Order: sequence, then structure tokens, then C-alpha cells
Amino acid sequence: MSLRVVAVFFLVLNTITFAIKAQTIIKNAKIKEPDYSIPQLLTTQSGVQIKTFKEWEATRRPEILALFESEVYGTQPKGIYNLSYKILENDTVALQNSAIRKQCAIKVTTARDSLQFNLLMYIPKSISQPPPVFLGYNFYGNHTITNDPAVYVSKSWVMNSSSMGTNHNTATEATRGKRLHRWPIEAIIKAGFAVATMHYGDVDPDKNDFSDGIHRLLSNSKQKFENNKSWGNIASWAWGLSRLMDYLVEDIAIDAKKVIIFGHSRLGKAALWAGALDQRFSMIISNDSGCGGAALFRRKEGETIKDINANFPHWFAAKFKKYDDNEDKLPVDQHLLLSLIAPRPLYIASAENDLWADPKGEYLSAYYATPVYELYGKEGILSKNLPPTGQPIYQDIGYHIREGDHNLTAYDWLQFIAFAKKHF
Ligand code: GTR
Repeated sequence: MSLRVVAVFFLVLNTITFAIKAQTIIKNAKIKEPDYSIPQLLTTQSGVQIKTFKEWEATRRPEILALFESEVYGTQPKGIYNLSYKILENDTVALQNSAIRKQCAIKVTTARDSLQFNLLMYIPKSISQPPPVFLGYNFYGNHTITNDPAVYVSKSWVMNSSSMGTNHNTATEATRGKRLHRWPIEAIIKAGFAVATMHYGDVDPDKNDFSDGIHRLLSNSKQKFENNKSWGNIASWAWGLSRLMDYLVEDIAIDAKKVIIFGHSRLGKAALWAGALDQRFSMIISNDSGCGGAALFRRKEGETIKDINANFPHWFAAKFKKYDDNEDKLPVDQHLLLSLIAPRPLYIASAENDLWADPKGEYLSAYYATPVYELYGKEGILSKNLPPTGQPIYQDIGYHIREGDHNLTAYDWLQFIAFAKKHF
């Protein structure tokens, strides 16, 4: 080989290496790390240092939970209600005989009125013992997650969306299967997991109106509805997940000790809050949950408290508005929310282009929550640096960042299933 050819070869190699390095620098620059300091995890408000999980459970955990209730999501009322269940439909040869399909009405009755939720379940037939279950809300109705013609069309309030073809807040047959891409039911069943889902608007319509949904039912009739604003919709959706759990405990077809709650975006926020409040959920997954979900507020990257309160004034406690442009005054941040899930397995998923949800902030929350996992002898996230795209971490806290946008993809599901298999 002549000297000239060798020189050209090295020149080309250098150019390629430079291009790769430059790309990495640009990518890291997109996710910069601002200056901020976050509330202490293992020091109580009165300054006591927490050293054991017993101390954590006795003092710091309840203190953090109470702060999230009063300052962020609001307190779920302890109102009296009665729950009843009715199996509306049960098909033992669903999905080409690979699953049982069940549709179950869960009715909440209070002195004021009653409300019915429709739970859809697919349970794999291939395994002999009751399987673990992925439980999560859907955005547009149970019938949108499958082409299965037997699934009932949602009758409750749904979001208007031109891309989904939902108008006037009603769902129709035309939207059947439109959300298939987010729900790989066959793959989940094949992996030996059941799926349980419900439309989130069944519990509380996603609008700034506290005179409907579970807010209306659980209010004291003597109170004005405004008083009810002390708990926002994220808290009412979390409440709904716990009622679904009440049902699952009664259903012998699934293993209620292995209920994995998950959610995408606003439903990821609700899943995290439900997981913090209700320790019967044994694994929690947040997908692109961002602001008010896994991301640290104090980074002020992407969506901020002010943005979310302006766009979705009904999601949080009324008091949360006082932290608009005032993050440093908030006595909590979202690493404390994640710490409430310890020692149960927790998985946080981000997407590279989803800068509005602040992927790095979602990751760092998990990193800063890790000392609580360690109190229990569990392994969390050990490095402050984001793992490379497409290289998931499966410790007791799991994490991945994938290519692409704000969405719930087949790639995300593959990791959730792998993570669940590892921990169950
Ligand atoms: C975004 C919103 C996020 C997230 C998301 C969703 O526009 O700013 O907080 O909740 O919507 O749920 O789709």
C-alpha cells in the first residue's frame, strides 16, 4: 500500500471519528445540567439523620408523603363508599384461544350517587398459576387498545382529538383499535403476563371541573365543589388505580401480589403517585412522565410548574400554584416521590427527543432516590451520567432512554417485560 493511500485512509478515519464525537457532544449539550439544589432525602424536617429503613418508615417516609399530599397532589378524601363488582363478559377463548378476556364493571356508590368503571382484562392461558398483571389506564377508551370487536366502546367523557377521531367528548366504534401501537397485548400475553386496563376518564374526566367523576361522588354534600379542589385529577386517577387493585385482590385468576402499575405521561404521573400511596402495588413503571411525574422540578428544564399549572389547572392541589416560578420553596422534589416507592422495583423510561419531559431530570430523580433503596439492601442507580441510548439498566430501580419522541413504543414494552421478568 502506498504512503498516499495510508494517509488518505487515516484522514477519512479521523473525519469519521470527529463526526461521531461531535454528534455525542451535541446530544449531551441538548441535555444540560443547570444549577440547583434539591431537598435532603435522609434528613427529616427537624434535622434528624435517617440511618435505617425502620427509621425511614417510622418518620421520614410519612413526613414526605404528607408533604406531597398538602403541597403537590392534594389529599384523597377518606369518604365512605361501597364497591361492587359485576363480570359483564367473560370469553375463555379470546385472542385465538391464547387468553381469557374479562370485562368487569366496578361500581362505586356513595351517599351522593354512583359511578361505574369498566375494567378490561386479558389473562394468558399458557401458564398454570395465576399470572402477574400489568395494570394501567388508557387515554381514549378500552376499545381503542385492541381490534377485538367484543370490547365495549367507552361511554364516559373522552378527550377531543382530531388524530384519534374523537369529537364532542364521546368515543365511537370508529376509534376501535386506534391505540393498538401502544398496547402489544399479544406479546404481553405470550410473555406470561395479564393486562388490565381502564379508560382514565371513567374515574374523573380530564377537565377543569370538579362537579363530575369521583370528585363529585366523594364530596360532602354540604360542601361547595371548590372545597374539593384540594385534590387534583392526578390524585383522583391514583385513587381509581387503588380501586382497581381492590378488585384484583378479589380476582383469583391473577396474582394480586404481582400487580405492576404503569402509565404514560400524565398517566405515568398518576401511576407514580398511586404507587407511593398504595403499597399493594408491587412494581411501578413510569413512561415519559416528566413534570409532576419523575422529573426534578428544580432543574426547570422543559415543562415547569408554571407551565403545567397554566395548561392543566385541575391536575394538582390548589396550593401547588404557589410554587409557580418558585420551585426552591417547594419542600419536596420528585426524587422524594420516587423514594416512597422503595423497596419495590421501579422503572423509569425516557425518550431522547422528549425534552419537554426532561429525560435527564427523570433519570436524576432515580439517582437521588437511590439511598433509600440502599437502606433496604437494594440496588438503585449508581451513576449521575445517563446510560447510552438503548442500553437499559435493570437494578431494583431500572431506567432506559430510547431514541424518538414522547410516546409508548414496542421498545418500551420489551424493557418493561424484561424488567418484570427479572424481578418476579
Ligand atoms: C403534555 C404535558 C405533560 C404530559 C403530556 C400527556 O403536553 O405537558 O405534562 O402530561 O402532555 O399526558 O400527554
